[in-house]
Amino acid sequence: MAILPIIEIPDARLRKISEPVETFDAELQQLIDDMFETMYDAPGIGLAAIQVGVARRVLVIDLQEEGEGVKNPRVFINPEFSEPSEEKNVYTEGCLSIPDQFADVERPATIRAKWLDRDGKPHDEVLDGLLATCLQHEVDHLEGIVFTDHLSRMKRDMVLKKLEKLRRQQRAA
Ligand code: GNR
Ligand code: NI
Repeated sequence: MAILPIIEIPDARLRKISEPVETFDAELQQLIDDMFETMYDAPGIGLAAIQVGVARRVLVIDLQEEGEGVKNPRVFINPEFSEPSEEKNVYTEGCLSIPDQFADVERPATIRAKWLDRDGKPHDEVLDGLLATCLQHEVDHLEGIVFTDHLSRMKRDMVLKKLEKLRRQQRAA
């Protein structure tokens, strides 16, 4: 197991489109284990492989709050959506690749998702709540999209300026 470095905007790799997984080999199992360790360490509730520089359609999610004890690790490989609800949810999102910045993002409240788990077994479920929101955030990463892309230009510029300021302060410290 290893904690992998998380890449941050404006790293061009975050704009790459990730490739489907075709073989469920030991290398994939290692990547999944390392992604969980990296996500729990950050800490975050989700992580896409491209955030650790691997352009594969692999996501890990655990909505459990830090310190809550019971872990609920979920793996989503080659995920696909259909049937987005008309109803929307607004959630204040953050991203490990855009550190310490948060903004409200509106997304469909429920979606039907199909994916493979770490053994390659298919799943097909209608998801809602934070899991639906988080999975949509993660699938965006597979398409080279980050949450600030969903904001108005004014809000996006505000978030990016705050991030620049934070980085300047961190460099000075
Ligand atoms: O840790 C994370 N929290 C979060 C909060 C609201 C909506 C989405 C997320 S995902 C994020 C981790 C991350 O960057 N995943 O790509
Ligand atoms: Ni993210």
